[in-house]
Amino acid sequence: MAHLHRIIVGLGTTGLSCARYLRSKNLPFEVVDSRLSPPGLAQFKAEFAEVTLTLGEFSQELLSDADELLLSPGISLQTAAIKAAAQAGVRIVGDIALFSEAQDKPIVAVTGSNGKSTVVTLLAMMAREAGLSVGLGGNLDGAEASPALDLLRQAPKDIYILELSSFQLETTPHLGAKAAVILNVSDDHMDRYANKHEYEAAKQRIFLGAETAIVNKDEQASQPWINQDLSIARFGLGAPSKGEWGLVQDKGASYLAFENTTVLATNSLKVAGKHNIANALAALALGDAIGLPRSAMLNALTSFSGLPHRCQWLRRVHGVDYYNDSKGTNVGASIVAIESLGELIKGKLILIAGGVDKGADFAIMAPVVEKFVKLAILIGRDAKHIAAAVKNSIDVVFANSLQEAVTIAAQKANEGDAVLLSPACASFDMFNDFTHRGRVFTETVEALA
Ligand code: UMA
Ligand code: ADP
Repeated sequence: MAHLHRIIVGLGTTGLSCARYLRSKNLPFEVVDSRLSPPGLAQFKAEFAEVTLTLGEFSQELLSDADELLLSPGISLQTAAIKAAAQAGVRIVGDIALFSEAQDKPIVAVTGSNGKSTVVTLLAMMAREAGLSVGLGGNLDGAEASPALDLLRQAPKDIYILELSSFQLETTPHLGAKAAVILNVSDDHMDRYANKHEYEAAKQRIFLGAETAIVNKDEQASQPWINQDLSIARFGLGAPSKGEWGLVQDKGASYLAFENTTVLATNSLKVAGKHNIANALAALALGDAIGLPRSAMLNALTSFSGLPHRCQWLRRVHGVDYYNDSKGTNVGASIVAIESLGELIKGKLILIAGGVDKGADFAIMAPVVEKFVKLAILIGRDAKHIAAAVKNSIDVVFANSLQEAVTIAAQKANEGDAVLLSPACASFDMFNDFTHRGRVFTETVEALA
């Protein structure tokens, strides 16, 4: 039988994982990347010396001649050569489509603008505590993370827990998840979508073929649009109704609860903020949907102390706490970080923000900034856009580097204040990625006298 003419488009983490997967199945492929020296190049050449690789501007002719393109998430379906290939009838899918076609174990899928990594990590801890073997990956970054297809190179797992971006969902025709959730939607990636509806529509694809949809009652955008045979389970920060997870208040304390049964005081969680309570409830609802025992879920919840680069406390210097929220890469995430830390501290926040704004509207940050922040120190390409939105209510200064921003913050902070790096922007104007940005911040804070 003749093989399909497959082209992997993009040679980053995803492209490499697709190449390894296709080779493991003895399927032929070639690779293109629009960059002259893509990040996976050296690794690719070492592993796939014989495979045809074309670098530089995409050739419309080459792509339109293929049977199938395996598109990396960083490349838009609107790219001219990709659009032309689609119009020429070429099938365009991504790594997650391949993953779901290749294996039949249950998949739990989590998307949303914020909280994805926290929820999938928590759920994986819960499932492992319950004795299941877990494959954890997808969009998730970090030490334990793996692109989805690389998980299939390990021994088969009982369950796969995937963090999925809207980009990955756009190229997944049918996921067939056992349980799926859109945690929330706030503005992000507006440089890739024509409007918010288009961004939400991409996220809605997570429910295609799903068994159970987990719905966040506090987020309109969490509700499935599709009208299929889908069982629904709900959670929210209010009091739970029948079949729901929520919060119950009793004698001045707040408890995570299923229906009217309280299961854990919220002050037993090691992570702070309402958003982390929402994340815990989401993980509990997902855990229920895949039949995890409650005791295992609670053990995991009480031991989880949060992920690095997410509102991570670093140090106290001269009575000033320093927090690294480098993963605050959009406005919604930074609002949540400012609110939850602002409520926690005695003094005021000094906010370090800025970078690449991805077309965001910073005006919605102004009220929370005005309430909790005394000074914004702005860095990066789109610093001026943030300044325009907040300069009427608080002091603003610009810094040329993150190190300089930390120096200014240390000079201006009084005892009881806190310094928060929560950029509300992507990092790639000054750093490789948000982990690099978080590391530079951490090292600079550690070096403060
Ligand atoms: N690019 C080109 N030309 C190409 C291919 C890529 O210019 O031919 C550029 C893209 O425009 C983009 C960058 O290269 O700016 C990276 O794109 P990629 O598709 O090569 O990325 P990968 O290395 O494969 O990493 C992707 C996810 N990155 C993106 O979606 C941008 C990683 O999520 C994910 O961990 C990895 O797949 C494995 O699944 C990172 C991310 O930032 C953490 N995700 C975004 C987010 O969370 O907001 C969606
Ligand atoms: P994601 O993987 O979706 O980027 P993370 O779990 O890594 O989400 O959290 C990134 C940042 O988003 C956190 O540092 C925090 O500022 C914010 N955040 C986390 N959970 C939520 C939530 N449920 N709602 C809103 N913001 C959140």
